Amino acid sequence: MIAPRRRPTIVVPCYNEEHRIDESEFARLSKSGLVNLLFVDDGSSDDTLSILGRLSDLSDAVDVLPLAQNAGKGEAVRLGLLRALGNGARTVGYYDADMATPTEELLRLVSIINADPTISVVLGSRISMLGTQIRRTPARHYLGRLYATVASFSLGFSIYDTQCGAKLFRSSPELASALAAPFRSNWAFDVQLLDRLVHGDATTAGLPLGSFQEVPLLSWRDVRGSKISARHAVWALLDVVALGVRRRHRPGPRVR
Ligand SMILES: Nc1nc2c(ncn2[C@@H]2O[C@H](COP(=O)(O)OP(=O)(O)OP(=O)(O)O)[C@@H](O)[C@H]2O)c(=O)[nH]1
Ligand SMILES: [Mg+2]
Repeated sequence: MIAPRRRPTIVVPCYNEEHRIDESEFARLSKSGLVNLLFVDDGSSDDTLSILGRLSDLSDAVDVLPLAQNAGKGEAVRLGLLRALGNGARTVGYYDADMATPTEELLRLVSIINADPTISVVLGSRISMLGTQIRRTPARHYLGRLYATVASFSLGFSIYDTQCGAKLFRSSPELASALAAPFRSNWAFDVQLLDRLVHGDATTAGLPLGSFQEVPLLSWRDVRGSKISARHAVWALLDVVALGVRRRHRPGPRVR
């Protein structure tokens, strides 16, 4: 059990999740005493907001940020992270409402960032290898590999998985700066956030790459009901290419 004010705040973006959200598992997570949960209702038109209301009635560790209109996952996450940092959280993160990453794995990521103050970012990584149970359809796996390869070129450093929905960040001026402006792309926002954190901007030099840690997940599963279409995937890929082109034409610090 961690004192409430020292717990990481995990932002959970939710858009029309009434059929996918596992209320009892989120209730269990909120009672773990290890994290605070901040659900961002992204202008849902179904019953999501009342489910989130019930969860926040159950536990002081749960808060809800309702957005009046659908803003897209990237903006919902950004606003949630800013709210969490504004409330004084020293570590923040985000986590998909479909629980494709099991809660035990989320808590393992939390224990890794809690244990080592030199780590500023922990990224869940879906690597299918012996000893892990990463259940993804072949199409999604190969699309993910293509995406991560293009993202590595665009970012200028190697990363295995930019799109896993479980990521943690230690509070820092670099993080505040990276979240200050909306992302250009709502589906490639994870890549843009990493770009801002590593390469910095006019006010910060960026975080050292050595303070980022990708952690291979022991289990992950594709959850039915994803709202990402093939068209979204193509746009996201083009957004990542555009990000790389912009980065190459931008003066600024090199990766350390
Ligand atoms: N699709 C969608 N999801 C949103 C939006 N705003 C917030 N989200 C949340 O983003 C998270 C991921 O949504 P999914 O549709 O599962 O997409 P994904 O997990 O990124 O992609 P998959 O690997 O295809 O499952 C969920 O928690 C959604 O509720 C939005 O405008 N559209
Ligand atoms: Mg999903």
